[in-house]
Amino acid sequence: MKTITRFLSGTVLGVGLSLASMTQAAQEMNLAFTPPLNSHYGDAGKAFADKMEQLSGGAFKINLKPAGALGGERDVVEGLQIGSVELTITSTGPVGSFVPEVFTLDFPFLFDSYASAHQVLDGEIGQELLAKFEPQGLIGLAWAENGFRHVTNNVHPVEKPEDLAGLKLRTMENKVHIAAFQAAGAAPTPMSWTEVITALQQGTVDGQENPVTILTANNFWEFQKYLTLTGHVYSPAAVLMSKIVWDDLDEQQRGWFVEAARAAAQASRDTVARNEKAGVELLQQNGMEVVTNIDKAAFQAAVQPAYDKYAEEYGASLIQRIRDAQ
Ligand code: EAX
Repeated sequence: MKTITRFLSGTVLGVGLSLASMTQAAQEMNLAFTPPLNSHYGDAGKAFADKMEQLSGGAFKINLKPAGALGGERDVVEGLQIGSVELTITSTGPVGSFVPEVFTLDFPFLFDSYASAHQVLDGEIGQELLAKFEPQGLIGLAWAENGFRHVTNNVHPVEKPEDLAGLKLRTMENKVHIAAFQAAGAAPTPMSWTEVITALQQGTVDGQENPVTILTANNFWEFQKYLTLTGHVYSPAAVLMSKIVWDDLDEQQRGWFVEAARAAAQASRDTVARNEKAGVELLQQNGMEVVTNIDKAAFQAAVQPAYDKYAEEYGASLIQRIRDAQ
């Protein structure tokens, strides 16, 4: 009789535990980004959430917060530092203000191609830079991708650097980019992405610069006439976690988040690769005039003063290492 009682009580206990674990509330985390859900960041966010669901068996639930729902990129990174936001995928634009070494990644004409950018970011240099985040209360999980940035405006086609003269161009809150467009004769206006479309629609600024996938994800043909494929900066995106959140995780859980971030990074790169050419055609089909073959050397010469101004401050040796690693 005892045996059957023990068996039944064990079974009841077992069922109870499994029910408890099944019903244990998932730990929910927000993952914020500024582009729409239908974008390379959205695809990255979905890949992150799916991988976490798979690895954690539902113990962690990632809630995507697209389109600047939790604020601009700088605001969200500040949110990670105080733990009000758990995760973000952010362009490096404003990140240099938190981790100065990251400014080196935003130097114009530093990366030769997508492949060489991936090689650097996934190699020793990229991993070294991710490790620089922790002292700032941020955990650099992986390098995702925003893409090569191009200039759009509403005034006239930009075919040579001189055509930038006087254009009020929105830039990210990034002192290297501001210096680059100042050197080229434009009137750079730094602002958070969340204000850009309104500023373009109202004519507060004449233009801006962003990768093709940002332009297509936001239907840029509705408020910008000209696109010039300058490719003047390769813009990485960083997958970051709040250190406050990270410190509460065990080793296995931390491994899950790193693996999910790498899946997100790959998803963003896959979307950019798919969209780069098709995206230009879509922008043209919807009425944008696209300047394709420009003299890149002329644009590079025009922004050289930004290098001269900031290379020493942000690591001429690291810039040289990045060049040598491509
Ligand atoms: O991260 O601010 C920008 O122009 C960024 O490229 C955009 O928010 C995607």
